[in-house]
Amino acid sequence: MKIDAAKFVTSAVDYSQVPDTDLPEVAFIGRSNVGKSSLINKVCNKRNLAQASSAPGKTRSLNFFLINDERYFVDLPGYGYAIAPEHMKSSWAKLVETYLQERKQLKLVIQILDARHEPMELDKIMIGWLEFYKIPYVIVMTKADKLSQNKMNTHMARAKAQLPNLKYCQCFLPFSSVSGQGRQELIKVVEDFTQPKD
Ligand SMILES: Nc1nc2c(ncn2[C@@H]2O[C@H](COP(=O)(O)OP(=O)(O)OP(=O)(O)O)[C@@H](O)[C@H]2O)c(=O)[nH]1
Ligand SMILES: [Mg+2]
Repeated sequence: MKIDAAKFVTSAVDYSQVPDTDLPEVAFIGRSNVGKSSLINKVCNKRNLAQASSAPGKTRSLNFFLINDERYFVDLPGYGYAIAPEHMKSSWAKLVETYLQERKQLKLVIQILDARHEPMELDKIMIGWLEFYKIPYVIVMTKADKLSQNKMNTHMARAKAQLPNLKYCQCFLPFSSVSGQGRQELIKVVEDFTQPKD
């Protein structure tokens, strides 16, 4: 798949606001500041499509992007933003869990981890939700440019060992929004899981 067109369509702060479409959808999720928006920008080759920021907690809504007029990418709000007040944390959980539970056209989740760190408690909880709702997902280890190849291999093996229940996990992919490493591989899995209906 060559991504020729990618455009922002809408934001939803409540599940009632998600767009009414039946195009296949891929959602991107991970801790706040892990690099979700940067990854979407890199995959689409558009610098400012999804906002990227060094201030954590920037993406607070579900942001829908239409890709080649045939599938949606959804940038989910990051979890674990320490300074968020309690009521925001629970509205986050409600929005994301409702989305995962209800969204029939959701075909694949890109679960993003920081390649430098071990999976954290919230990452494990998130992966637990994906397993519970039986949603196929890919674990992408981003910021690969900050690690040597050797370290990346060790960290990937460590993450696999610490995430024992990976029934719906399709693969682990190293990725870098700086170098573009992993971009083609990621596009390939996305394509495989979102073939438009004839
Ligand atoms: N070196 C390096 N830095 C990255 C990479 N991906 C993201 N960053 C940096 O990490 C910071 C956070 O990136 P974002 O893409 O805004 O992260 P996010 O997950 O969308 O963050 P929230 O929307 O706040 O949850 C920014 O300063 C990015 O420039 C990467 O692959 N390599
Ligand atoms: Mg973001």
